[in-house]
Order: sequence, then C-alpha cells, then structure tokens
Amino acid sequence: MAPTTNKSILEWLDDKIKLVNPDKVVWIDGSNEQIEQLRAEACKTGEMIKLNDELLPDCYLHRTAENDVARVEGRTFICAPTKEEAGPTNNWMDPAQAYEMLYSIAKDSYKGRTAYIIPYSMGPVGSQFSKAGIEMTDSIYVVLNMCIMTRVGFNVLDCLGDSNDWVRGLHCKCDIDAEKRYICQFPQDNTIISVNSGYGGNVLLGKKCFALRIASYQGRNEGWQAEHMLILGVENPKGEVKYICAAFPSACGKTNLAMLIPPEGYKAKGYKVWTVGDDIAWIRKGEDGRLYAINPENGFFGVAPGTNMKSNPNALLTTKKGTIFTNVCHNLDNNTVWWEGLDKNPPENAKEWTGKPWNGKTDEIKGAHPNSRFTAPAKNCPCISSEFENPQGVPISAFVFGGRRAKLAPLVYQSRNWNHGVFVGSIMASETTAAASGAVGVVRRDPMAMLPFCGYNMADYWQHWIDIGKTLDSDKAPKIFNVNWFRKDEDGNFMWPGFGDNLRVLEWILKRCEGAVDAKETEIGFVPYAQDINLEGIEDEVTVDSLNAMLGVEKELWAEDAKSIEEFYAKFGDRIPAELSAELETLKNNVK
Ligand code: OXD
Ligand code: MN
Repeated sequence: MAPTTNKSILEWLDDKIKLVNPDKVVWIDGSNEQIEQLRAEACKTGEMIKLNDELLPDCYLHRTAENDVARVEGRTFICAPTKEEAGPTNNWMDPAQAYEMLYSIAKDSYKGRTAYIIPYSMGPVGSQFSKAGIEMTDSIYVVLNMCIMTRVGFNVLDCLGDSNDWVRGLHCKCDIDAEKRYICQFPQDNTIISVNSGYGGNVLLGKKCFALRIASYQGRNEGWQAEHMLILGVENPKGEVKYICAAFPSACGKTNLAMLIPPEGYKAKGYKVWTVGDDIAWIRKGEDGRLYAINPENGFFGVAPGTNMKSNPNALLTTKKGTIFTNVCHNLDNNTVWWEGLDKNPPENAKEWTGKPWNGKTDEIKGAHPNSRFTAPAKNCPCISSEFENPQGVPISAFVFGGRRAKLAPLVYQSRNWNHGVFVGSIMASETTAAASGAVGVVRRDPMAMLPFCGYNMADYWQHWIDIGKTLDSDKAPKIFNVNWFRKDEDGNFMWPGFGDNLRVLEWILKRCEGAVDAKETEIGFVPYAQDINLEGIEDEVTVDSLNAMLGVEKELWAEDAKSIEEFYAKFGDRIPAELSAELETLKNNVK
C-alpha cells in the first residue's frame, strides 16, 4: 500500500506505472534493512560488487555501460513552452513533443523489472529551504545512490502532506541506447524524465536535474537562488566561523577547496576549514537581512582520479565506508579499488573500469575511467561542518567566482559592488583541459558555472541575481570576488601553489568583508596589495615579484576579453539586464 494519501502523487504514479508496466512496485523507505536487501540483490545479479568489508566496510563497486560514463549535455533539454524561455545556452524541445517522444521510449520499458519509488528531500526534512521529490526508477544502483545523496524516507511524505509542491522524476534505463538517451527537464511542470542512461548525473535526478535546473527556475519564481557552489566555513583562531560560497566550472577543484587543509602555519595558529557542501547551494534571505545557504545534498558525488592523501585527504577518508564506487579499477589482490593518482602503486592483479583484466603496466589503458566517481555519505567527512544539518543554513560573507585562466584574471580581485559582482560572475570563463574532449586551452564562457545547469534563459537568471541584490542592504549583502588559481608564467608553470595555500587568499577575502584591509582600485575592481597576502612558509615558492605579477591587470588582454564578452552577451539580444550592459561599457572604457 502507498505510504501517502497525497492525490497528486498517487495520480502521477498511477499514470507512470501504467506507462512503464513493471512486474512489481516497491516503495523505498530508506531503512538500513531495505538498503541491505537491495545491496544483496544487486550483488546477486552482478549489478554491484561487494568490496573488502574490513578495508572498505559497506562499500560497493558498480560499472556502467561503456557508452554511458558522463553527463550528456548535448542530450539534455529544457522543455519550456518557448525556445526563448530556455535561452540560447540550453537545448530546447517543445514540451508536448518531448512528452510524446519520451513516453514512446518509456512505454513498457519496466516489463520484467521492478519500479522503485523513492520519496526524498533536498535539504534537511522540514527546513523552509527544502523541497521534496519522488523519483521512480528501475535501477537498484540509482536507489542506493539516492539513499546516500539525498534524504530518503516516508517522513518526506508526511512533511509534504497534500501539497502539490514536489518534483516528479521518472528514470527508465531502457536499453542504455545512446541514440535514444534524453535528459529532459520541464520546469513549468516540476518534472524530469531521463531515459536510456544509468550514469550518475543523468539518473540521480535530485542532483543536477532537480537541485540546479528545476530549482533555479523555482528560485526565480519564489525569490531564492539555486547555485552550482560549494559552501565552506573558515574558523579563525578566535573560534569565529565565516562562510563562503564559491562557483567554479568542472575540473577547477571545487571539492578540494571545500575540504581544504590549512597550511602548517595556519593550523598552528588555530585556523580550521569546515565543509558544508561541495557542489550545490540553495540560498535565501534570512530574517536578519543576510543571505543564508544550505547544501541540499546529503553526500558527495566526487571524481575519483587525482584524489589522494595529499590532494584531498578529507575526501579520501570520506570514501572509506558506505561508499559506492563507479567505474574505478578493481584491485583483485585485496578486493579494493584503485584509480590514477591514488598512489604510485597500481595493482598487479586487477580489472580496469570496464571489467577487463588489467595489470597496471600499460600507460595507454587507464585503470579507472577519468570520470569515475565515489558516492560517499557527507557524515563520513572528517571536516563536515557542525551546521551541515542546520535547517536555517549558514550566513554567507562572500561569493567567490573562479575559472582556469593561464593569463588575464588575477589571483584574486573584488568587485566594486553587487551589480559589478554579478557582471564578474556572468563573464566567468575557463580554459578547457585534457580531461574533456575537444581542443585544450580554449576559453569557454561558463557564467556562474551554471552553463549546463540553468533551467531557464541565462539572461533572466542574471536579472534574478540583480533583483536579489536590490532586496539586500549593502552592509548585509555578501561581497563578491573572483579568483584564479591557475595563472601561468612565461614558461607555462603554475605560479600559485593552490590546494591548502588557497586559504591565504580566502583570508584576504574575509578581511575585505570585515573592512580590515585596504586594496588597490584597478580597471577591473579591487586587487590586493602584495603585502596583504600572507606568504609565510611559501616564500621559496612564491616571491613578492611573482605575487605582484599574479595580481597584475593587463589592459590589452582585458580589452580583448571585453570584445569576447560583448559577442557572448550578443547571443541574448535585448534580454541582457541593463545593469550588466552598463558594467560592460565601464569595463570597455576602463581598459581602452
Ligand atoms: C559534477 C559536475 O559532477 O559539475 O558535479 O559535472
Ligand atoms: Mn558540479
């Protein structure tokens, strides 16, 4: 029997169950008992492999199909009533046509399978920030991942009562046919339909599909924000904690920054960093007029390769129990996992991510897929914030935007004010890395790191940012910054050590928020005086001259960039907020 009497839920489920035609329907209650049962079943069918219970208790390995290893932006659609509402940076499909096509693919696709119905909450159950969702799926892997990444249970239904304010999610594995793979969002209908994939970001519908694409649209209508941002707290030696939200495109180290280990000198003084979230922030104004953020997720879906005890010990330790590994290398000697960059000892006796034998000696064949992942419970994280479950969220002092730019963007700069800060976010760009297909080093605009995740017209999203600013008193509004850890010198070497040393830049940012340090006004905003960035302990690596070079503003490069920004803005026609056009004019004049 259904654990709810909510009519909107029962009708939607009835309709979808008739469509996909399962042999059996199972409600997921999130209990350990049920999770154990499903794990056992998945191991029996080979869908998951149980790993060494002493070394990795309650951990499992899963392999996806070889053609199904990443989010598919080209097959991701915003099905708004008109193309203009989706905007020039999203793929668009007419909703009626999309439903017809998706229903024809989904029809009878659960035959011989079980329909799992997952009631889940994004955000702590009962928090004013939180939103409910129901995902129906034919994949145990999806169920078990959702039980880590979200809060699953019947209390979500109790909390929802008769309300219609919940996000519908239908996932059908079908035949994992890449040609018929579609990830469709219908923001106006609170609906997501995903077919022919079994890979994380495409099928864990609470994450990118709901918590960013649908939620960004909901936020616009309801006066809040859904952002592709990590949330971290910096505790100073007095025990005061200040919170920062930061947006970076993929492969710029969001999880590493969120779990930063302070440099020795800072540790000795008593600095600590606490993780609230590593990927998504939901943000709204609190009663005191400040902006507050929660992490709507309950776990981390992190990239495995490159994660090690040096780059991110907190992330690695988080994966030591209750974790699902996807597409990593299977070490057969001790039934554990391995990936490139874990250590320098690839296993001798192993299977590569596809399941084929692998001996670690071949350079061309990777043991783990470059986009292999861990799904790990947030509560495992050694530096998880004590505020992680706080239903009120944490007060934000600063927003930080950033990208990977070998030249141009200084190590850090502060916007002149809120609207200029929105401009800085809107012109975010990053150079492509070898990790993604296509040319390396090409600058791709990725405003607020939301390019693949904004559920409506990006120009309207910028307007929403501007409008939020209008509701904030200037002394309460978070200050907005831009950072670039990836500046290179003439010889192509990185100039800034990055990782834990990024705390030196966060320290300057927080001092600016308190008005405790001066800065130099330049053509693009406020830049630190070199003496205000603490280099104690890294003087050998970073000289004051080199720091000055990293803080430099080269007008010719900015003049060129302004042209490229103008071209990018032109795509949005007259939907661009007047405030942003004015900021672009100011930049052009300043760097002329
Ligand atoms: C992610 C992404 O997986 O942004 O978080 O691609
Ligand atoms: Mn992300």
